[in-house]
Amino acid sequence: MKLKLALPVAAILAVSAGSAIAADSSDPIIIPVHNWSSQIVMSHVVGQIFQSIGDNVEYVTTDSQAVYESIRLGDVSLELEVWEGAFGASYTAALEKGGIHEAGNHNAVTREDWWYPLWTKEACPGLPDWEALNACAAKFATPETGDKGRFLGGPVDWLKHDQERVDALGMNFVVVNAGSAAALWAEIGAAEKDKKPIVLFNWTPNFAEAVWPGEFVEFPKWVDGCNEDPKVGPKPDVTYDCGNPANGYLKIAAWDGMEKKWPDAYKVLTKISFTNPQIAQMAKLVDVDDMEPEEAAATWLEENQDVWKGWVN
Ligand code: TMO
Repeated sequence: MKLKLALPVAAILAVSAGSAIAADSSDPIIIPVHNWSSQIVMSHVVGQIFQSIGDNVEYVTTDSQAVYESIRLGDVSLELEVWEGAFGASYTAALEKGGIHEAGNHNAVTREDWWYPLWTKEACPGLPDWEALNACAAKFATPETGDKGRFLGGPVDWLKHDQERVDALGMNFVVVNAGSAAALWAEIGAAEKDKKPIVLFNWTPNFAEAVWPGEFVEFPKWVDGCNEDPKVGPKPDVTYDCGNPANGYLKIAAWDGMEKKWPDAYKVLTKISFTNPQIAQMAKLVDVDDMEPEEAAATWLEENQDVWKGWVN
Protein backbone atom coordinates (compact mmCIF):
# COMPACT_ATOMS: atom_id res chain seq x y z
CA MET A 1 0.00 0.00 0.00
CA LYS A 2 2.73 2.43 0.96
CA LEU A 3 4.64 1.62 -2.17
CA LYS A 4 1.54 2.17 -4.25
CA LEU A 5 1.13 5.69 -2.76
CA ALA A 6 4.75 6.54 -3.35
CA LEU A 7 4.45 5.99 -7.04
CA PRO A 8 2.09 8.89 -7.79
CA VAL A 9 4.31 11.22 -5.69
CA ALA A 10 7.33 10.20 -7.71
CA ALA A 11 5.32 10.71 -10.84
CA ILE A 12 4.34 14.23 -9.73
CA LEU A 13 7.97 15.05 -8.88
CA ALA A 14 9.07 13.77 -12.25
CA VAL A 15 6.49 15.98 -13.96
CA SER A 16 7.60 19.12 -12.09
CA ALA A 17 11.28 18.36 -12.65
CA GLY A 18 10.41 17.84 -16.30
CA SER A 19 8.78 21.23 -16.59
CA ALA A 20 11.77 22.91 -14.87
CA ILE A 21 14.06 21.38 -17.47
CA ALA A 22 11.72 22.53 -20.21
CA ALA A 23 11.98 26.26 -19.29
CA ASP A 24 13.51 28.49 -21.94
CA SER A 25 17.26 29.06 -21.79
CA SER A 26 18.29 32.50 -20.55
CA ASP A 27 20.68 32.77 -23.51
CA PRO A 28 19.40 35.34 -25.98
CA ILE A 29 17.37 34.16 -28.97
CA ILE A 30 19.36 35.51 -31.92
CA ILE A 31 17.07 37.34 -34.36
CA PRO A 32 18.54 38.49 -37.70
CA VAL A 33 17.55 41.86 -39.18
CA HIS A 34 18.06 42.75 -42.84
CA ASN A 35 17.62 45.78 -45.08
CA TRP A 36 13.90 46.18 -45.75
CA SER A 37 11.45 47.66 -43.29
CA SER A 38 8.78 44.98 -42.82
CA GLN A 39 11.44 42.41 -41.91
CA ILE A 40 13.10 44.74 -39.43
CA VAL A 41 9.82 45.70 -37.78
CA MET A 42 8.48 42.12 -37.75
CA SER A 43 11.73 40.97 -36.13
CA HIS A 44 11.22 43.50 -33.35
CA VAL A 45 7.52 42.63 -33.06
CA VAL A 46 8.37 38.97 -32.48
CA GLY A 47 11.39 39.84 -30.33
CA GLN A 48 9.14 41.94 -28.08
CA ILE A 49 6.61 39.08 -27.90
CA PHE A 50 9.43 36.75 -26.79
CA GLN A 51 10.48 39.31 -24.16
CA SER A 52 6.90 39.49 -22.92
CA ILE A 53 7.10 35.77 -22.02
CA GLY A 54 10.45 36.25 -20.26
CA ASP A 55 12.96 35.42 -22.98
CA ASN A 56 16.11 37.34 -23.79
CA VAL A 57 16.65 38.40 -27.39
CA GLU A 58 19.50 39.83 -29.40
CA TYR A 59 19.25 41.40 -32.87
CA VAL A 60 22.05 40.94 -35.38
CA THR A 61 22.28 42.64 -38.76
CA THR A 62 23.08 39.97 -41.33
CA ASP A 63 23.23 39.35 -45.08
CA SER A 64 19.81 38.14 -46.22
CA GLN A 65 21.17 35.22 -48.29
CA ALA A 66 23.93 34.02 -45.92
CA VAL A 67 21.48 33.98 -43.00
CA TYR A 68 20.20 30.49 -43.93
CA GLU A 69 23.65 29.01 -43.44
CA SER A 70 23.94 30.86 -40.10
CA ILE A 71 20.62 29.40 -38.93
CA ARG A 72 21.62 25.90 -40.02
CA LEU A 73 24.74 26.19 -37.84
CA GLY A 74 22.78 27.64 -34.87
CA ASP A 75 24.59 31.00 -34.94
CA VAL A 76 21.23 32.64 -35.67
CA SER A 77 17.98 31.20 -34.21
CA LEU A 78 15.33 31.94 -36.84
CA GLU A 79 14.23 33.97 -39.86
CA LEU A 80 10.81 35.63 -39.89
CA GLU A 81 10.59 36.54 -43.60
CA VAL A 82 11.70 33.87 -46.05
CA TRP A 83 10.51 35.38 -49.36
CA GLU A 84 10.25 32.81 -52.12
CA GLY A 85 11.37 35.07 -54.97
CA ALA A 86 14.52 36.43 -53.37
CA PHE A 87 15.54 33.68 -50.97
CA GLY A 88 13.85 30.46 -52.07
CA ALA A 89 17.07 29.09 -53.59
CA SER A 90 19.28 29.85 -50.55
CA TYR A 91 16.65 28.54 -48.16
CA THR A 92 16.14 25.31 -50.09
CA ALA A 93 19.90 24.75 -50.31
CA ALA A 94 20.20 25.09 -46.52
CA LEU A 95 17.20 22.78 -45.95
CA GLU A 96 18.92 20.11 -48.00
CA LYS A 97 22.09 20.38 -45.89
CA GLY A 98 20.13 20.11 -42.61
CA GLY A 99 19.99 21.99 -39.32
CA ILE A 100 17.17 24.34 -40.39
CA HIS A 101 13.45 23.70 -40.88
CA GLU A 102 10.18 25.41 -41.69
CA ALA A 103 8.61 26.65 -38.44
CA GLY A 104 5.72 28.53 -40.00
CA ASN A 105 4.08 29.81 -43.16
CA HIS A 106 2.56 33.29 -43.15
CA ASN A 107 -0.93 33.80 -44.48
CA ALA A 108 0.65 36.43 -46.79
CA VAL A 109 1.06 35.82 -50.52
CA THR A 110 4.11 37.56 -51.96
CA ARG A 111 5.46 38.83 -55.25
CA GLU A 112 8.89 40.34 -55.92
CA ASP A 113 9.74 41.47 -59.41
CA TRP A 114 10.27 44.26 -61.93
CA TRP A 115 7.65 46.92 -61.23
CA TYR A 116 6.66 50.41 -62.44
CA PRO A 117 4.47 53.23 -61.16
CA LEU A 118 1.35 53.56 -63.35
CA TRP A 119 2.40 56.81 -65.08
CA THR A 120 5.10 54.74 -66.84
CA LYS A 121 2.37 53.23 -69.02
CA GLU A 122 1.92 56.58 -70.81
CA ALA A 123 5.42 56.18 -72.27
CA CYS A 124 5.03 52.46 -72.85
CA PRO A 125 1.36 51.55 -73.39
CA GLY A 126 2.02 47.85 -74.09
CA LEU A 127 2.90 47.27 -70.43
CA PRO A 128 2.76 45.08 -68.36
CA ASP A 129 3.98 42.68 -71.09
CA TRP A 130 7.76 42.21 -70.87
CA GLU A 131 8.25 42.25 -74.63
CA ALA A 132 6.45 45.60 -74.83
CA LEU A 133 8.75 46.84 -72.06
CA ASN A 134 11.75 45.64 -74.00
CA ALA A 135 10.58 47.46 -77.14
CA CYS A 136 10.42 50.67 -75.02
CA ALA A 137 13.89 50.17 -73.49
CA ALA A 138 15.25 53.48 -74.82
CA LYS A 139 12.61 55.36 -72.78
CA PHE A 140 14.35 54.05 -69.65
CA ALA A 141 17.87 55.05 -70.72
CA THR A 142 20.06 57.07 -68.34
CA PRO A 143 23.55 58.55 -68.87
CA GLU A 144 24.83 55.48 -67.05
CA THR A 145 23.16 52.97 -69.40
CA GLY A 146 23.72 54.57 -72.82
CA ASP A 147 21.01 53.59 -75.31
CA LYS A 148 19.85 50.66 -73.19
CA GLY A 149 17.19 50.98 -70.54
CA ARG A 150 17.97 51.04 -66.85
CA PHE A 151 16.44 48.48 -64.55
CA LEU A 152 16.99 49.65 -60.99
CA GLY A 153 17.53 46.52 -58.94
CA GLY A 154 17.49 46.25 -55.16
CA PRO A 155 20.58 45.83 -52.98
CA VAL A 156 22.74 42.98 -54.28
CA ASP A 157 21.93 40.61 -51.41
CA TRP A 158 18.27 40.34 -52.46
CA LEU A 159 17.58 39.00 -55.92
CA LYS A 160 20.72 37.56 -57.38
CA HIS A 161 19.50 36.91 -60.89
CA ASP A 162 18.17 40.10 -62.56
CA GLN A 163 21.18 40.15 -64.89
CA GLU A 164 20.72 36.45 -65.69
CA ARG A 165 17.14 37.13 -66.72
CA VAL A 166 18.16 40.09 -68.91
CA ASP A 167 20.72 37.83 -70.61
CA ALA A 168 18.36 34.85 -70.89
CA LEU A 169 15.59 36.87 -72.52
CA GLY A 170 17.97 39.04 -74.58
CA MET A 171 16.66 42.29 -73.12
CA ASN A 172 17.95 45.77 -73.99
CA PHE A 173 18.36 46.63 -70.33
CA VAL A 174 21.24 47.20 -67.94
CA VAL A 175 20.82 46.23 -64.29
CA VAL A 176 21.92 48.92 -61.85
CA ASN A 177 21.65 47.93 -58.18
CA ALA A 178 20.42 50.44 -55.61
CA GLY A 179 22.43 50.63 -52.40
CA SER A 180 19.37 50.48 -50.15
CA ALA A 181 15.60 50.20 -50.13
CA ALA A 182 15.43 53.93 -49.31
CA ALA A 183 17.25 54.63 -52.59
CA LEU A 184 14.46 52.82 -54.49
CA TRP A 185 11.76 55.00 -52.88
CA ALA A 186 13.81 58.16 -53.52
CA GLU A 187 14.06 57.26 -57.22
CA ILE A 188 10.30 56.72 -57.53
CA GLY A 189 9.72 60.04 -55.77
CA ALA A 190 12.11 61.84 -58.13
CA ALA A 191 10.51 60.25 -61.24
CA GLU A 192 7.04 61.20 -60.00
CA LYS A 193 7.72 64.97 -60.30
CA ASP A 194 7.72 64.96 -64.12
CA LYS A 195 6.16 61.49 -64.53
CA LYS A 196 9.32 60.00 -65.95
CA PRO A 197 9.09 56.31 -66.87
CA ILE A 198 10.92 54.10 -64.40
CA VAL A 199 11.17 50.34 -63.91
CA LEU A 200 12.59 48.98 -60.70
CA PHE A 201 12.51 46.16 -58.19
CA ASN A 202 9.53 46.18 -55.84
CA TRP A 203 7.48 43.72 -53.88
CA THR A 204 4.20 43.07 -52.14
CA PRO A 205 3.22 43.24 -49.31
CA ASN A 206 4.88 46.63 -48.93
CA PHE A 207 3.92 50.18 -47.98
CA ALA A 208 4.65 51.33 -51.56
CA GLU A 209 1.44 49.96 -53.07
CA ALA A 210 -0.61 52.42 -50.98
CA VAL A 211 1.61 55.37 -51.99
CA TRP A 212 2.26 54.76 -55.70
CA PRO A 213 -0.26 52.69 -57.67
CA GLY A 214 1.71 50.45 -60.01
CA GLU A 215 2.03 47.06 -61.66
CA PHE A 216 4.51 44.25 -61.99
CA VAL A 217 5.97 43.50 -65.41
CA GLU A 218 4.54 40.21 -66.72
CA PHE A 219 7.43 37.97 -67.68
CA PRO A 220 7.00 34.37 -68.84
CA LYS A 221 5.16 32.64 -66.01
CA TRP A 222 7.26 31.13 -63.22
CA VAL A 223 7.67 27.36 -63.33
CA ASP A 224 9.57 25.46 -60.63
CA GLY A 225 13.07 24.62 -61.87
CA CYS A 226 13.21 27.54 -64.32
CA ASN A 227 16.47 28.85 -62.85
CA GLU A 228 18.19 25.46 -62.79
CA ASP A 229 16.92 23.48 -65.78
CA PRO A 230 17.27 25.01 -69.28
CA LYS A 231 14.34 22.93 -70.55
CA VAL A 232 11.99 24.59 -68.03
CA GLY A 233 10.61 27.94 -69.18
CA PRO A 234 9.86 29.25 -72.68
CA LYS A 235 13.43 29.11 -74.06
CA PRO A 236 14.64 25.50 -74.16
CA ASP A 237 18.37 26.31 -73.99
CA VAL A 238 18.62 28.85 -71.15
CA THR A 239 17.94 29.15 -67.41
CA TYR A 240 16.38 32.23 -65.74
CA ASP A 241 13.87 32.72 -68.60
CA CYS A 242 10.85 33.13 -66.25
CA GLY A 243 9.47 35.85 -64.01
CA ASN A 244 9.50 35.32 -60.26
CA PRO A 245 6.53 33.52 -58.66
CA ALA A 246 3.43 35.74 -58.82
CA ASN A 247 1.95 33.95 -55.77
CA GLY A 248 5.06 33.35 -53.73
CA TYR A 249 5.30 32.08 -50.19
CA LEU A 250 6.47 33.89 -47.07
CA LYS A 251 7.79 31.40 -44.56
CA ILE A 252 9.33 31.32 -41.11
CA ALA A 253 12.49 29.25 -40.66
CA ALA A 254 14.14 28.09 -37.44
CA TRP A 255 17.31 26.41 -36.27
CA ASP A 256 16.65 22.73 -35.46
CA GLY A 257 17.97 23.28 -31.91
CA MET A 258 15.55 26.08 -31.13
CA GLU A 259 12.67 23.94 -29.86
CA LYS A 260 14.84 22.24 -27.25
CA LYS A 261 16.64 25.40 -26.11
CA TRP A 262 13.66 27.78 -26.03
CA PRO A 263 10.53 25.54 -26.05
CA ASP A 264 8.10 28.28 -25.01
CA ALA A 265 9.35 30.79 -27.56
CA TYR A 266 9.42 28.07 -30.20
CA LYS A 267 5.78 27.21 -29.51
CA VAL A 268 4.86 30.87 -30.01
CA LEU A 269 6.92 31.02 -33.20
CA THR A 270 5.01 28.13 -34.76
CA LYS A 271 1.70 29.96 -34.19
CA ILE A 272 2.79 33.21 -35.84
CA SER A 273 1.19 34.08 -39.16
CA PHE A 274 0.87 37.57 -40.61
CA THR A 275 -1.34 38.76 -43.48
CA ASN A 276 -0.48 41.08 -46.39
CA PRO A 277 -2.12 44.16 -44.78
CA GLN A 278 -0.41 43.50 -41.43
CA ILE A 279 3.01 43.30 -43.11
CA ALA A 280 2.38 46.39 -45.26
CA GLN A 281 1.42 48.25 -42.09
CA MET A 282 4.70 47.25 -40.39
CA ALA A 283 6.64 48.74 -43.32
CA LYS A 284 4.50 51.88 -43.39
CA LEU A 285 5.21 52.73 -39.74
CA VAL A 286 8.88 53.13 -40.70
CA ASP A 287 8.83 54.19 -44.37
CA VAL A 288 5.91 56.63 -44.23
CA ASP A 289 5.55 57.49 -40.54
CA ASP A 290 9.33 57.69 -39.95
CA MET A 291 9.36 55.64 -36.74
CA GLU A 292 12.39 53.76 -35.47
CA PRO A 293 11.91 49.98 -35.81
CA GLU A 294 11.62 49.37 -32.04
CA GLU A 295 8.99 52.08 -31.73
CA ALA A 296 7.15 50.81 -34.84
CA ALA A 297 7.07 47.31 -33.34
CA ALA A 298 5.76 48.55 -29.99
CA THR A 299 3.08 50.59 -31.79
CA TRP A 300 2.09 47.63 -33.95
CA LEU A 301 1.80 45.35 -30.91
CA GLU A 302 -0.27 47.93 -29.07
CA GLU A 303 -2.66 48.37 -32.00
CA ASN A 304 -2.97 44.65 -32.82
CA GLN A 305 -3.32 42.88 -29.49
CA ASP A 306 -6.20 40.81 -30.83
CA VAL A 307 -3.83 39.40 -33.46
CA TRP A 308 -0.98 38.22 -31.25
CA LYS A 309 -2.20 37.82 -27.66
CA GLY A 310 -3.72 34.43 -28.51
CA TRP A 311 -0.33 33.16 -29.69
CA VAL A 312 1.28 33.50 -26.24
CA ASN A 313 -1.41 31.77 -24.16
C1 TMO B 1 13.38 40.65 -50.07
N1 TMO B 1 12.41 41.67 -50.52
C2 TMO B 1 11.16 41.56 -49.76
C3 TMO B 1 13.01 43.02 -50.35
O1 TMO B 1 12.17 41.45 -51.83
